[in-house]
Amino acid sequence: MKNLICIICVILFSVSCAGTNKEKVSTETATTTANTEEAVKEVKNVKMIYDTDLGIDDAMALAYALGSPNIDLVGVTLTFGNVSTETSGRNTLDILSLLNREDIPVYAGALHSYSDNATFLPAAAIKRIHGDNGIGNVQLPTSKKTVEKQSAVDFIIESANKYGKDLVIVAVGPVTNLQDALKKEPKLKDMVGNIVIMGGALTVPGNVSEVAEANIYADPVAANELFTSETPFTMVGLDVTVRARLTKEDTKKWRDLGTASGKAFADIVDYYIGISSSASCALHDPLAVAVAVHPELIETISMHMFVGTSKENLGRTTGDKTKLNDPNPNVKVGVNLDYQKFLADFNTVLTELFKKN
Ligand SMILES: [Ca+2]
Repeated sequence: MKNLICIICVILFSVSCAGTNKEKVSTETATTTANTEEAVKEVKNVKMIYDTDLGIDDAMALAYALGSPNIDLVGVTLTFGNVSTETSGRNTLDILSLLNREDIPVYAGALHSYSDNATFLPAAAIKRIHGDNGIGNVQLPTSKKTVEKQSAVDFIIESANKYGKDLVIVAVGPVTNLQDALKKEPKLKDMVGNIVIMGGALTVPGNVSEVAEANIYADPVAANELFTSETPFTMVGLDVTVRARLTKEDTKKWRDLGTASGKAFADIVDYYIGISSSASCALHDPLAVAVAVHPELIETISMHMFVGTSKENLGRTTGDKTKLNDPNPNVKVGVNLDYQKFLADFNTVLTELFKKN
């Protein structure tokens, strides 16, 4: 069965690449920090909503969004996945406090997937990866702030009305909140500037099963609704995120800054690296934030896709062979990454942010 799945995947991938939808990005982009900074200046500022199940890579992505000069983070919306939605809120508020950005509002979203009725609580396997508290068992000072009264869905729709094409939604957990918002306001898909999700795996195996990536697996029904809709979005999946990796040499630079945030983030991420078998960790969610403002970091192919909802294919993201010649595919799938350029920007932004906090 594994061989059959691989063969189908390769065929779909090859057919998609052979079509006219392949989008080339410049391979001549320089990889030096200086040129990265130059490129950053050219990017238009964006308003961003960050939808998160705040675990460890989510925490780094939040810091990256806060520190990036081209991102105006207008709000954080909460979902489940690495942690419960409630814990995602606790961690988000505490990290915003740690980084002196308690001005940013936080909104509670879905408590569970479309397939469940009960509040999501993380299983032991997830707690092993992100720690019992979702941030590597590191105890941060408790923020006195609380989540807003308005719901995540209403905040997303209100922001789309307010900012229009200047708004980018970056969803780095299950897409439940995003799909809830798209169903409540169907025009949302054309109102915003861009939607980027971290999730899925097209050309590589999954990370919770042979075929499924964790975010998609956590709510495959909502994901299938999104993937098979006409909503345009960019999929930043394992195909690209596992190529961008951080080591304890990198986190030591944060620790050596001697600041509260530098030490806390070094402790949190060292936990994450510690449970990895490769002495490094993938920057899944930070890459999705980066792509929202620097789409040139990845090479994409445009496809119609669907998400497996049967038992053996649960959460699998793959091409829809019935629509291979459709001229308007809605998903841009990242399949290649300028990881050196991304890592240079990521490390510069986080070091500058941790220096000040
Ligand atoms: Ca996440």
